Amino acid sequence: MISRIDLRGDALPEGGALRDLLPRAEFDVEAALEKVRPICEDVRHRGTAALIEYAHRFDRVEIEQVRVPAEALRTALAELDPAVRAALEESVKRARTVHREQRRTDVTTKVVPGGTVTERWVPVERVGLYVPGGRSVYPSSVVMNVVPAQEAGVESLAVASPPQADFGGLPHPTILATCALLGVDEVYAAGGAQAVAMFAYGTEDCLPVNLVTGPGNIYVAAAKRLLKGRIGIDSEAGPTEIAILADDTADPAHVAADLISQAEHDPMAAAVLVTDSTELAERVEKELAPQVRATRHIEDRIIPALAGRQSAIVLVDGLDEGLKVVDAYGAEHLEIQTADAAAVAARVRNAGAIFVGPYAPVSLGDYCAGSNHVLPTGGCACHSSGLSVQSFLRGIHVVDYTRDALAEVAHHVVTLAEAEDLPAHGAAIKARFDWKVPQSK
Ligand code: HSO
Ligand code: ZN
Repeated sequence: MISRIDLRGDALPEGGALRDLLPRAEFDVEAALEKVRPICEDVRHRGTAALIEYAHRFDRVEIEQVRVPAEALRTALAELDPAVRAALEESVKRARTVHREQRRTDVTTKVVPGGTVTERWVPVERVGLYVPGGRSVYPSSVVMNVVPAQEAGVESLAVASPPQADFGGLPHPTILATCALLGVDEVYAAGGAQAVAMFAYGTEDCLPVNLVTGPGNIYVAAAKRLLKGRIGIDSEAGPTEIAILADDTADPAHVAADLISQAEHDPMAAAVLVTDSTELAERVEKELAPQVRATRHIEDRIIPALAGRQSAIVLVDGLDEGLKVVDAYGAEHLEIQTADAAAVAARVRNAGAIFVGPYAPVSLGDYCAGSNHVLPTGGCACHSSGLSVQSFLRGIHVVDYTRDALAEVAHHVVTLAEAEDLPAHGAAIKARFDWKVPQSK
């Protein structure tokens, strides 16, 4: 059900060459760009009318309005299963506890007497959160996007999620209920690239936003790439990934369960086990079949995900090699199931989130650890972070110098300006000190 890659024996290649030996899903955002370009242009010019047409074409549902009425949000919350509500409340509570601590304080540095630079942290004014529908209705993702935005102090928050034919053209009721639970009252029934365009350009109903966050399919990712610049984006989330670094102390039943847990998301999802124990590899392989048989989403997601070329059991000579492999891979989620797991985890450099030891499975992080589950995929963990309060803040440098402080450094500024052939830069300094401005030649 899952292939093996044997990297034992020879020394591992470095960096990019090692990455090329590792499995990874194809996620060709580039190819989707041409498809989404006309859709985004159409929303830009025709606004709500275009969104209503795309609901018909892509979501196969007739809608009359895109903005979800307040009444529908209230009803959804009132009708939410009490056990789900209690679980969501716990998830929100823990996420708030963690994200609140991430808030930044302004830092003022006295560079010289009379000269200071302050880094002032200011929340983004207006944010659009995209919440997928269809196969993946994840109220937990609403929590993971909304909580850090709120803790950052974002004042204006709108959510978009595809209209669902089964629910009268509204987004899924659990999504609506979660928005209501979190105090988000601006919700739109819009999905795919068209929802991102609505946020970027604004429509009759929806004011344009500054930043769009949230996962989505390849068209959502393409629209984010296309409109980036006009809007900020979090990341272009690709199919989910789990990597597990394990030795012979790991429980094969747990390892198999965790691999399957993320394979359950998507036929393109990646599950990668890196181990120096052939015995563990064999026992995990044996565990997979019965565990897969015992769950749902078998044929449509789990088997294609595990059997796909994006998933594998990677055999290595030892833990050091295993660490090299997981660093080269840069997994969205990395579990460490080894002896002395915390010490091993401390040596990892590239991962979206690290789950340490036998009692921190990815599923915990997906819902109730307090950590964020919107994480970099596709190897982007080597340069990007998951969603946090920081994602919703900008650091503004505030420069405050007195006359004396400027005078002290003025000659250096003028020299550097001359060296860059930018005499007007120097002149802006000289003008303040009755310095002679250079004459034009
Ligand atoms: N593992 C997914 C998030 C998720 N899991 C939502 C369950 N619901 C990507 O981090
Ligand atoms: Zn998950």
